[in-house]
Amino acid sequence: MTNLTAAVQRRSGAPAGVRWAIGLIFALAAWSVAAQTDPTALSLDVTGKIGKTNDAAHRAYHFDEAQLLALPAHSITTATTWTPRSTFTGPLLADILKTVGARGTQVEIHTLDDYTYTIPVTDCDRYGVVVAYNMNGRRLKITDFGPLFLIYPRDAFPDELAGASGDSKFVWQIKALIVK
Ligand SMILES: Nc1nc2c(c(=O)[nH]1)N[C@H]1C(S)=C(S)[C@@H](COP(=O)(O)O)O[C@H]1N2
Ligand SMILES: [Mo]
Repeated sequence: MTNLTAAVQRRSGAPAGVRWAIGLIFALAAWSVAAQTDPTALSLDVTGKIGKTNDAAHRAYHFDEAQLLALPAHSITTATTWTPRSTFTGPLLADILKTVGARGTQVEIHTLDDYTYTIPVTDCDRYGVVVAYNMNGRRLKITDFGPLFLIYPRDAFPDELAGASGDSKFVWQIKALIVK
């Protein structure tokens, strides 16, 4: 043992073996916290007709929470059939499609509750569609339309977006997009 380690050991009082064991326990605790995936964390998988992938084996572009939050945030203030007039915030669907180099004309949306709906890419330009993670500044919970909710400016286009046909575009619990 070097003079230095002996000095450290005398100072801390505990034998080296005990200190090593305590260190190991802390390291394991930190590792187990980090290894658990947070079910409420944002994520989105995009596949289909895309020009860029970050998961080449699955020909997919996978957005994790940090990547979704890094996209410019846009807001739409509107009522929906299920929510009073509120401000919804998240990236533009257009920016998501741009990031993955989307080449298709349709986007098939898949959800955690296995609802599927297809919208035309032209909706992006016409309505500035937002993939919202926030409602009035708070994260959308899975039980409350989260983690991602497709929002159209319904109040600004009542003739086109209010009513049953418009409602089907408001897809919640989004987990994946397939560009067609
Ligand atoms: N995730 C998810 N979003 C969804 C649905 C759904 O079942 N799951 N239904 C869609 C359809 S077809 C319509 S008309 C509206 C209506 O939903 P509700 O009548 O079940 O409230 O939500 C749309 N968004
Ligand atoms: Mo519907």
